[in-house]
Amino acid sequence: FCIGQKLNEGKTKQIFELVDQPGLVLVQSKDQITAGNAVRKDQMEGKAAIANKTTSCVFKLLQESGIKTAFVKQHSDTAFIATHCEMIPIEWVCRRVATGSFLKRNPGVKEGYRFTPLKMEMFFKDDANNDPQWSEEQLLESKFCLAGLTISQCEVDIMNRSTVAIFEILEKAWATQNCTLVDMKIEFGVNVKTQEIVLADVIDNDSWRLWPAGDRSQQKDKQVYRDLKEVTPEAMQMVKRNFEWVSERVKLLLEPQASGRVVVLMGSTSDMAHCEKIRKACTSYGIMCILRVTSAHKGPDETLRIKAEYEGDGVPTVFVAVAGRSNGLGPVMSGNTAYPVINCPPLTPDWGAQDVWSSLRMPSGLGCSTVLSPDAAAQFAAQIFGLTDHLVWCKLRASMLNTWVSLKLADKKLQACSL
Ligand SMILES: Nc1ncnc2c1ncn2[C@@H]1O[C@H](COP(=O)(O)OP(=O)(O)OP(=O)(O)O)[C@@H](O)[C@H]1O
Ligand SMILES: *[C@@H]1O[C@H](CO)[C@@H](O)[C@H](O)[C@H]1NC(C)=O
Ligand SMILES: *[C@@H]1O[C@H](CO)[C@@H](O)[C@H](O)[C@H]1NC(C)=O
Ligand SMILES: *[C@@H]1O[C@H](CO)[C@@H](O)[C@H](O)[C@H]1NC(C)=O
Ligand SMILES: CC(=O)N[C@H]1CO[C@H](CO)[C@@H](O)[C@@H]1O
Ligand SMILES: [Mg+2]
Repeated sequence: FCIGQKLNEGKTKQIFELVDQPGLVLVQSKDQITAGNAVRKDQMEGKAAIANKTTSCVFKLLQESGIKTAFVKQHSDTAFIATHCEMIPIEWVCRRVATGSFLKRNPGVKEGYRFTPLKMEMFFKDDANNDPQWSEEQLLESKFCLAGLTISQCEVDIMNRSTVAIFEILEKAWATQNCTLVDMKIEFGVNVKTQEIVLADVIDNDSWRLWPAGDRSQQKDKQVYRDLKEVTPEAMQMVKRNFEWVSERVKLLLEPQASGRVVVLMGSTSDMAHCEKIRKACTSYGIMCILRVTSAHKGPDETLRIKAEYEGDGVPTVFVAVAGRSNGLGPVMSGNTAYPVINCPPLTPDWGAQDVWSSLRMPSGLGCSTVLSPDAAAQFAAQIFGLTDHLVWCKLRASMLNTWVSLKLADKKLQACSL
């Protein structure tokens, strides 16, 4: 592609149009351009590379989870391609632990106070007035219109909910590195082509506070820089080392912590279509899914042998039993394994109401569950793995947000039509 004219420029970034790629822009970090002498340039490049890694890993994690973001792909060490947005001039701040400016604005609250649910705040981006805190009413009354979209209650609610989901996803990911995400600030834009609200701008060293093992004294974010009593070369080295620590760890946020698998056992291949739906849904969560044919009525020895195969290699497994008519498969599995078993019987209209009881009424000592829809059975298996695998949990969390947003938008559309 070919870089077109400059659309916008701020303190740290330039935004360029992309010729022949309408709807996309190039977001170029200014670090390299402003660098004067060679020593300074070297220092800047180091920083830019760290910021590059942080932003691209964080956006990749969010994107793969299913969060709508403006990020498209990395272009170079200091630039990425993004969807062209008109930015909503609000900084959304989300806090888990009270610290920093919150303590000044809320005297009496001690540092370390934990917000459950998360505390949301918003600030109007207005350099001249030091980014004043705003209420929801102030935002509604300013009636911003961006890319043809008026920011009304629906849009405010979507941004508020999205900020919470994004925080929870990053919090869960950092927890795998024994790091507490203390607070975070983000911005949203309106995609000029689709009029969708998406997470935009960047998430970098300046966007959050991280405390390793919840310990403020070991904080690894820009606060170290703010707290420096004197800017000595040694101190600057320490700041840089902290950013490097973060940029090394940030890659690990994309690594699975534990990978499990789903084994679908079907009584006969006539249930294949039903089982393929389960496999497809598992794959969408990034969970490996294996299909096997076995009947607990006609070949119980084989059923137990297959069970032993998956118990024997130490990979955490959830079994899904798909058996029509009388479901012997799920209960036999459940009575003979410590792994979770989900019954997902393919019910038919004629006998379904009677057949389902073979999956529901169990002898004592059996803990299998029954989930009728194949998608929902896969979702339940994902929720089990999500307890230990943050990548799966993040996909479930984003999907919950996206469902909530679609309902909100469907209602908005219906109200607009009936006016
Ligand atoms: N995907 C995008 N599409 C269009 N504009 C964007 C996109 N991402 C960021 N921008 C805008 O690019 C401009 C330059 O960014 P920069 O961060 O350098 O600004 P800044 O000087 O920090 O000002 P601000 O206080 O608005 O962040 C900002 O107005 C920012 O909102
Ligand atoms: C910038 O990020 C991209 C994508 O993650 C990576 O390939 C590239 O090496 C990074 N550049 C530097 C200097 O780290
Ligand atoms: C975000 O939503 C919560 C819950 O509905 C609400 O209490 C809070 O005031 C909202 N925050 C902002 C900044 O709009
Ligand atoms: C996190 O802490 C636990 C318990 O202290 C430790 O076993 C584990 O290795 C740590 N993980 C990382 C990534 O530091
Ligand atoms: C202290 C420090 O180096 N902070 C940097 C964080 O990243 C922004 C740009 O993304 C730089 O402008 C800051 O200098
Ligand atoms: Mg900015």
